[in-house]
Amino acid sequence: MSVPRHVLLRNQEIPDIDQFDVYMAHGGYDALKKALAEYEPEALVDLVKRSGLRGRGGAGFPTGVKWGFLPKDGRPRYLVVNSDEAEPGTFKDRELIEHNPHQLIEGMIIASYAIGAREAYVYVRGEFLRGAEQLRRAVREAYAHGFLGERILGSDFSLDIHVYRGAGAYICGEESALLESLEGKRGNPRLKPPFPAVAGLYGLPTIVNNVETICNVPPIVMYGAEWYTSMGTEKSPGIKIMSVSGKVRRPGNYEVPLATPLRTLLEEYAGGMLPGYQIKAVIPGGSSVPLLTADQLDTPLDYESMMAAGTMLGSGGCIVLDDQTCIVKAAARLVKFYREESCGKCTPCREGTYWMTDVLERIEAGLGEADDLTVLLDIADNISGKSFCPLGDAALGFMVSAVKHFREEFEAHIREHRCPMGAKAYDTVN
Ligand code: L3W
Ligand code: SF4
Repeated sequence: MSVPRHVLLRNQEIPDIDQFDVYMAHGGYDALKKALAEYEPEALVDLVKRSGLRGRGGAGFPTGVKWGFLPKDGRPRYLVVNSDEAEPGTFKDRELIEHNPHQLIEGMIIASYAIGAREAYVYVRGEFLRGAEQLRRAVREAYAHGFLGERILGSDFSLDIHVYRGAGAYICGEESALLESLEGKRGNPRLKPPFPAVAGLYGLPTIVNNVETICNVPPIVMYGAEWYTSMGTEKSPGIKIMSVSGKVRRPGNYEVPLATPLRTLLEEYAGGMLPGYQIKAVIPGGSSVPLLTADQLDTPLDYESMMAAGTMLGSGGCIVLDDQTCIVKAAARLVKFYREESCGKCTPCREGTYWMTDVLERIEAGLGEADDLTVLLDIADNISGKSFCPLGDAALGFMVSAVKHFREEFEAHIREHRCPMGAKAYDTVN
């Protein structure tokens, strides 16, 4: 069986694949038919385990292993797809739901069959109105053609899918806050453990997976675990969508085999830098992770190599910072984002993001004081590992790495009482 050039982003080569008829004309729901005809649910969980697929929301947790955590106690369980994509620099799930919604719905039906869910939810970021509308239409079409509802395709398996729009809070991408929000409450994170697989939506076992993760399921069913493991590395197999932004010639989403060098992504896929710009640094995994410097561009894009290089693959949001970008301004802007999005539940994050923003904006404005970097890193140290949920640490990743690698630029702001990059820094970062 020949594998298409694009697997997850087939919308980039097949016009109108968001339309039901076009999706069907290109093998739509064949994977669902195959899954129901050829696999018992446990065998599907085993297939996904063997494929080595890892969560694409940021943490990279093995998907089949997570599915295997569900207690076998006969209680109802849920599948919840996390489409609350709000990480600065990450815009892949948005393309997936807006331009190929049936792919996600098909993956959700197969995943629900595998884990024994009778109800599934997609939690869509509040701002993604078009994505939610596309998904709702796709769900209606799937019901109309017997892919959803009672006794799907004549089998014993029945499923309902609900599309739920959030209200525009980044914290609701954290899985337990998402579940609170889905239950109609304020989106505050819950204490873990228990993990959602044990006590999730309405206290029942729940699998929370990212959109891209679930979109990998139909092709794994169609082409097999061995096909998936033939790409990438032993621990990071398969394909990953990378969202590239910044002063490159062709910003956008690119589907690459894991372990593709970062340089290849930037130069061959994204077309290299625009004339007049050089790479200063790259944030490879969304705004929550430490930066890579220009001499680390040969790092392979896989979970382990990124970790070894001092950062994370995260959600694959690759932000290219160019040589005309003020690193202090960039750090101030990103930390401010986390300050705005902190839910306020725990003190280190609520107060720490406030004070870090204050100090960074002071330095950027030329009002920094001699011990400001010491203060900044001290605040960061009091957030790191001491916050209730991952957002606290996420607020630090880039900022701490920026001070580590570009300390002289911070010191120059303080020493010269101005931005050494000049006014252009404002233009490029804002
Ligand atoms: C059962 C265990 N499940 C780990 C699950 C856990 C989570 C995944 C990764 O958290 C957070 C997450 C995102 N029994 C388990 C278990 N799990 N041990 O595996 O967990 P972990 O602990 O490896 O990673 P982590 O870095 O501590 C990741 C949240 O970050 N996040 C992500 C946002 C994603 C989107 C999106 O997909 N659109 O916005 C941002 O805060 O939700 O809570 O599922 O339960 N022993
Ligand atoms: Fe809320 Fe931040 Fe604490 Fe998470 S770390 S619970 S977002 S205050």
